[in-house]
Formats: sequence, C-alpha cells, structure tokens
Amino acid sequence: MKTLEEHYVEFKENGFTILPKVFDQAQIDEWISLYPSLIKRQTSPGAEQEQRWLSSVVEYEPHAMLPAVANEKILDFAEMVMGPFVQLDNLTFMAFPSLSKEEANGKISGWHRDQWSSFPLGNDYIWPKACNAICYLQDLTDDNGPFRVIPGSHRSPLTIEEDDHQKKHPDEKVYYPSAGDVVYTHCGVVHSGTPNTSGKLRYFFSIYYNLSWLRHRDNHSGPNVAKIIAMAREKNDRRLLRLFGIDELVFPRSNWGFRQPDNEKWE
Ligand SMILES: O=C(O)CCC(=O)C(=O)O
Ligand SMILES: [Fe+2]
Repeated sequence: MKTLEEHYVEFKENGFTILPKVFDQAQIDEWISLYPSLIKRQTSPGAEQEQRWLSSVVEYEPHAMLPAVANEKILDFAEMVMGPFVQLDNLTFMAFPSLSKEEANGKISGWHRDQWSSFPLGNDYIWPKACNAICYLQDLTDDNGPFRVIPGSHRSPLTIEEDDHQKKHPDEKVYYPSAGDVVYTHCGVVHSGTPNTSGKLRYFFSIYYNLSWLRHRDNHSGPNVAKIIAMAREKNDRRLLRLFGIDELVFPRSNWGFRQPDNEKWE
C-alpha cells in the first residue's frame, strides 16, 4: 500500500493516481441495487431508457451516498491536492449501456479534460480547482471498457484534434481498476473511457470535487442535504460543511492574501 504522500507525488507527476479498494463489495452492491429506483425518480415517464447518468444523488439517497462523497481517505487526499476547501460539485451515478462490437468499432469513448479545467499553457504543475474521484462499480475488463489516460497531460499543452478524439493515442496508458478502486484525476489530465461491449451496464461514480467557494452543479438546497448540513453544524464538522459549500470562517476574508505559497497557507 502506498502512503497518501506517495500517491501525491505520483499525482503531481502523472495527473492521476489510483487509490486501491476504497469501497468494499457490500457497499457497491447496495449502490447498484439503488440504481433502478433512482432512474425512475430522475427520469420523466417513458424516457427511462434514455437517461443513464444521474446527478444530485446525495439528495435522493442521503444515507447510501454520503459515505461515497465524504469518504475520509478520499477527502484526506483531496485536501492534500486542493487545500481544505473541498466541495462536492457533483456526484454522477453513471451506467453506460453496452454497444455491439460493430458499433464500438475499436473506438475509445473520447479524449477530454474535465469540467472547470483549462487548456494548460505551459509545463508547470498547477494545483487543480477541481478533481474527479472516479469509482468503478465492477472490475474493468476489455469487455466493459478500461480507463485510458495520457500521463502528464495536466501539465502539457497537449492538443487532441477533433478527428482524433476517439482514436487511441501513442502516449496513452490503459488501466483495469478493480471494483471499489478510486481513480483520482486532476481536472486537466486528458483521459477517456472505452466503449462497453459486455452486454451489461458499466457502472461508475464520478465524485466530482471543486472548491467550496465556487458554484456547484448538484442541488445542495434540498431537504435531505439540509439535514446533513444541520448535523454538520451541530457537530461543528467544518469539513462536512465545506463539502456542501459552507465555510463561514473563510468567506468574509477570501479577498485578501495569496502572498505565501498556497500549501503553506493550507496547513
Ligand atoms: O468512462 C470512463 O471510464 C471515464 C469517465 C470520465 O471521463 C469522467 O467521469 O469524467
Ligand atoms: Fe472525464
């Protein structure tokens, strides 16, 4: 087992790291069992087959989903990388349908950088304002589609032309994480999934973090998240408050500072 420090060295170098076995099979089975009911509640009648990704999942299933977004190991790592201001931007529960081998036709899903990123202008490491903790809910295989990444592309002005975005890349690395592993990515690293041809749904969570003082895509204003926030206030759990965008001690003063390196201030 690598230490979090070792993962951080790897993350700065490559733009991602894999945290092994963060979640166990019982937890994964529970999440997958909730998918059919979630999809019914988030999809307009008759359109169930169309929508395969679900957001604001914590509001829909707070007991089952809070452990995914507030996992201590992931948050410890996120704070190492992004500073203490770690907010849940969005939890997407994704289920990619299976394609035929003809449809997949040797293509990859599509190279991209993730939300809140920007195109790198040089080769410096810039700490991310957003990160994706991708948790696959089954072992990845060639049939259901491995994870692909171009290491170092978070600190390189690497361009992917439109015609090439579904082609394998000479510098790519291909990974087959196990169920419950978390692939923790810098928003600026170029990556892609691979089409699923397994005949089953390909499930994963994209637990997307950004900074507590930025906007968030998930709805954190519903009654269930309000209960989590009330519980966090009662316990003075500031980490959990920041996860849902609340940091009263910092907000009034954030337009002031940035005179010392960020990581020294984070301490
Ligand atoms: O399908 C995959 O393995 C990659 C998912 C991805 O790129 C994302 O969640 O941003
Ligand atoms: Fe992505």
